[in-house]
Amino acid sequence: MGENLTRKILGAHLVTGELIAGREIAVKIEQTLTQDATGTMACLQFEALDVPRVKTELSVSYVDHNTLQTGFENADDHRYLQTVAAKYGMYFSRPGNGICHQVHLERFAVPGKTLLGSDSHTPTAGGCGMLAIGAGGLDVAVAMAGGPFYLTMPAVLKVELINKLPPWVTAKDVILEVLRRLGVKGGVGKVVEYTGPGVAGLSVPERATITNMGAELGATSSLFPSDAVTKKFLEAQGRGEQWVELLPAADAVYDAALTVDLAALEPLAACPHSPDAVKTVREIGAIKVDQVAIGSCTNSSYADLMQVAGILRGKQVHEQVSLVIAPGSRQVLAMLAQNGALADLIAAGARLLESACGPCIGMGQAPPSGGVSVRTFNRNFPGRSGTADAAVYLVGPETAAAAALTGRLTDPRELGAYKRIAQPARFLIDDRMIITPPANPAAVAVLRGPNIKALPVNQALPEELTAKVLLKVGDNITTDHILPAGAKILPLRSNIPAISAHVFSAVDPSFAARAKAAGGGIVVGGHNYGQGSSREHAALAPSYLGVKAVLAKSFARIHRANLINFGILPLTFARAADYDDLEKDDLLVLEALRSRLQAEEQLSVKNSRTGASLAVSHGLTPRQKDIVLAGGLLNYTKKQNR
Ligand code: MIC
Ligand code: SF4
Repeated sequence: MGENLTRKILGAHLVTGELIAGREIAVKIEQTLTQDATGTMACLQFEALDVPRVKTELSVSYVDHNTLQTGFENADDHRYLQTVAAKYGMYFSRPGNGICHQVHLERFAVPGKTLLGSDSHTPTAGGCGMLAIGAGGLDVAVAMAGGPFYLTMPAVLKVELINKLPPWVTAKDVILEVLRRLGVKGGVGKVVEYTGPGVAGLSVPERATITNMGAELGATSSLFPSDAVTKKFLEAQGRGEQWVELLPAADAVYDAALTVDLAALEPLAACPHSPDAVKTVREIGAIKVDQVAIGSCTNSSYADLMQVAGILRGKQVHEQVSLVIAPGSRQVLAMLAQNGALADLIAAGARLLESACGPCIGMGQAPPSGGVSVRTFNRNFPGRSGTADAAVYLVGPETAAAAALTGRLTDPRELGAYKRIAQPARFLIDDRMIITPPANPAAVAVLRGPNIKALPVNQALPEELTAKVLLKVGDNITTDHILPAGAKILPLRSNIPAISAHVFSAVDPSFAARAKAAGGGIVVGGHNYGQGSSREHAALAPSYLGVKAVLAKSFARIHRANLINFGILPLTFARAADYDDLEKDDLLVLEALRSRLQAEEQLSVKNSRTGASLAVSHGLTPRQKDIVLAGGLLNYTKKQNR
């Protein structure tokens, strides 16, 4: 029986392990991507690894998240990133050049190669047949230094697409439908591979919208084949020679399968406050809308924005709606400027933002109090928009444009005749905002601003751990809960002591002070703890505050890896019901922790309040165990190199 595409690519890159779902494997990484919000840390970590130049085929450092410069911090970070890139051989995509995933798809993604990115939406490049995975910055730093990437061999879920999308129904509706069926935990431990006759009808940017939001399923990655459509896209990007055909075997085997009938879909929206709270736009009804935001790495391609411009042409944005648009890349923006679509957007009353993440990560454009914001983005976690009581709905660009005109959530099918936007024969290619690293880096001085603080050094795991439960939270806690982003906190990403004051600030503002006063502690969580972003700050900052373990029902993949990388023990309850018996402030004792871990003995946690002992598991591979014992991946790697 034949191999699916995921296994073909993983097999071709396998460094250690076997392709058996659930086992640890290591794969060779050919390309890396970092963005500024995670990239300063990744670069500081790369510097700490003492390697003179990146060893990948291609590493690109993007600036797209922290582009709002309300103080010196972000500008200093940009300068640091630019100089580090030059010194160590990374390409540098300047602020204004676009969102990392959109630009990477346009200019760098190559079918069949591997990409590791310090951002959870790195699988966007899967739309181009690339196996692209999101990870914490430290894992990416290790890959830049030539190390393989360790992951749990995923199961492969086949999503068979049949028939064609009806007018006004888009790629966003496809992934919202998959989210509706599988939920935000549905992809954990899996690669979602798209196949079937419906694939041929989707352009590469449409495929990328789908693979992008696979992150919201918790999937390790999402992947489309590389076919004639991929070839046409790469040719239009002037990169036709990088195309290779990549298809699953005709009799490929999968671990699970589901079918999506594209013809049966209708416009969908994810309701507050989760990307899987999906309903049809019709079902939600004509609720009043205060803000419409179009952009983000999910939906800001040339075709997306041309569609929006076509809908708005000659019309006026509703007087009660603020419409903001952030084109995904400078390529998209320049093409809209050249063909006049930008003038249509401006004439209709759109507020133009630069090509960057912007409102998606709470960098401005917070909605009004209690307001409704309709966004083409991928996440609507509570508070992420910058307004705690705002209601954010996630939709496709057509639905967003319809709401901008009517002031109400509107099914775009009410707009009349539909015109599909064709891919241009050639995109506008101008890479001058991407700086090539100099051949001789010796002369480059790395510039650090005063906000860039040295990496904290963690201690090895202690033999005995007695620690308080600092916080008990429920299911599906996101990294936006653990460490929020937004215009106030993001500028502190290079300063762990300062950013750690904001750990869990939206959940319990006293957390950081209590953790410090107690000299650290333990966090108790429910299922899917740490879903969402790849930000390792959500592990690094708690580690800085002395958090030694998180005891949860289950973890999201990237966050669990980040906890291990920063020396925090990810423990799961052997009996999920034991979760109910724990309370905040309980004093927990883990006796002979190091020795038991080393001797592979069952760990148990004694609750001093009740006297009860709970069995817990760690599920660590031998390598992960050594990393936690050493106090994190940096300590471990340094020890290995010694
Ligand atoms: C996000 O969408 O949450 C981010 C900001 O892009 C993050 C990375 C970060 O926190 O810097 C992600 O998705 O990994
Ligand atoms: Fe940027 Fe938003 Fe995409 Fe994250 S999800 S990379 S913040 S546009």
